[in-house]
Amino acid sequence: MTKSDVARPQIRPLKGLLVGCGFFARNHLHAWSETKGAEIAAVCDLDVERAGRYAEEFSIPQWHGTAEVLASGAFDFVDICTTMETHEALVALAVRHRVPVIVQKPFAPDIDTCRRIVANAKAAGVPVMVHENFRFQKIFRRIREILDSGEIGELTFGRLSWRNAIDVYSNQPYLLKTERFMIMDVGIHMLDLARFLFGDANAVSCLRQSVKEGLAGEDAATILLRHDNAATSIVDVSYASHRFPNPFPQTLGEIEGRLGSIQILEGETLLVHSEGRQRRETIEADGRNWTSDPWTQIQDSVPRTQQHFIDTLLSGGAFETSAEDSLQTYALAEAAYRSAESGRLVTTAEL
Ligand code: NAD
Ligand code: 89Y
Repeated sequence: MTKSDVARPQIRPLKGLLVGCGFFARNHLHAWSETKGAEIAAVCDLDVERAGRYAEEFSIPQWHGTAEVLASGAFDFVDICTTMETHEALVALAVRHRVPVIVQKPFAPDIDTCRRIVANAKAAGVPVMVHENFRFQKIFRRIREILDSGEIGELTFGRLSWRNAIDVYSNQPYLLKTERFMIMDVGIHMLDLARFLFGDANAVSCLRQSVKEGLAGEDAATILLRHDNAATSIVDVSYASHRFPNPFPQTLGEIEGRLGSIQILEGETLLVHSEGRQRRETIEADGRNWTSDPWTQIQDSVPRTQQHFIDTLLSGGAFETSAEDSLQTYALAEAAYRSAESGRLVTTAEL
C-alpha cells in the first residue's frame, strides 16, 4: 500500500498487526483501543504464549509466533514494538509485503542501518514512521504553540534535561547489556525534542559516563548541539541522578529567545517570561483508566502518537517523525557517540 492508496475515503478501520508483546507494547495496545480509524487485528511475538496472553487481555482475535503473517495481505499497517536490533529485518519484511510501518525508537543501532531501512522503504514507496512519542506530550505541544506565536522571539539557547534514578532495569533488562545505551534510549527522545523545539542541528560535542557498575554502555551523557539557526542547546540525560522526589519521567529545562524565555519546571509547569512579566502555565497530561503515575505523561503521549500515524496515513501527508526525517535525529545520536569516542566536535556533514 502506498500513501495514495490509503488516501481513499475510509470505509472500515485500518487493521494492524502488533509485533513484539513485551513491556511497552501494553501501552500501545491500550492506545490502539482508543485510536480512531484503526484496530489491532492480530499480535505476534517469538514467544507465542506471550502473544496469546496479550490477545486474551485485549480481546484480539488472532495471535502468532512470527511476523511472517504479514504475507497474508490481511493487514493495513504494522506496529513494531521490539528492540532496535530487530527493526531492520522486520521493516524489510513489511516493505516486501507493502505494509505501512510504525516502528518504536530507537530506529536502529547505528546511522548506516537507519539509512538502509529508509532507502529500502523509499524505493518501494512504503510509508514508515518512527514512534517518537515525547514530542506528542501535551507540554511540548504547548511549548511549540508559544514558540510559533513569536512571544519569546528568535531562539538563542535551549536546555533539555532528563535526570532521574528510576530502576529502568527491572522493566527493561536488555538495557543492562546495550552498548549504545542512554543516548539511544532517552537521549534520542531529547534529540528529537531539540529538533522539534529549536530546529535542525549540524554539530555535536558529547561526553558519556557509565555511573552504575556493570553496565555494557553509558547511563549518562551530556551533549552540546549547534543548531542551523545559530542557537545552542544542551541535552543532558542520566539514570544515575538521585533526587527525591524522583522527577521521572519529566523532561526539564529552559528555552531562551531574543524577547523572552520559558522555563520547563517540575509539576508539568511552564514559567513564561516575556514583556517584563512572568506567567505560570500547568500543562497536565491526561490520565486514563489504564494509565498510572509516574508513567502518565509518557503513556498519554502514546495514543497521540498513534493517532498522528493513522491520520497521516489516511490523509497521505508526511509523518512528523517519518523514517526519512528521523535520519536527522539519528545523525545527532551517531555524532554524539563519535564525539565521545574521539573527544572532538563532530559535524553531521562528516557522517
Ligand atoms: P521487550 O524486550 O519487553 O519486548 C520486546 C518483545 O519483542 C519481546 O517479547 C520479544 O520476544 C519480541 N520480539 C523480538 N523480536 C521479535 C520478532 N522478530 N518477532 C516477533 N517478536 C519479537 O521490549 P520493550 O521494553 O517493550 O521495548 C520495545 C521497544 O520499545 C524498544 O525499542 C524500547 O526502546 C521502546 N520503548 C519505548 C518507550 C517510549 O516511551 N517510546 C518506552 C519503553 C520502551
Ligand atoms: O526506555 C525509556 C523510554 O524510551 O521512555 C521511558 C523509558 O521506558 C524509561 O525511561
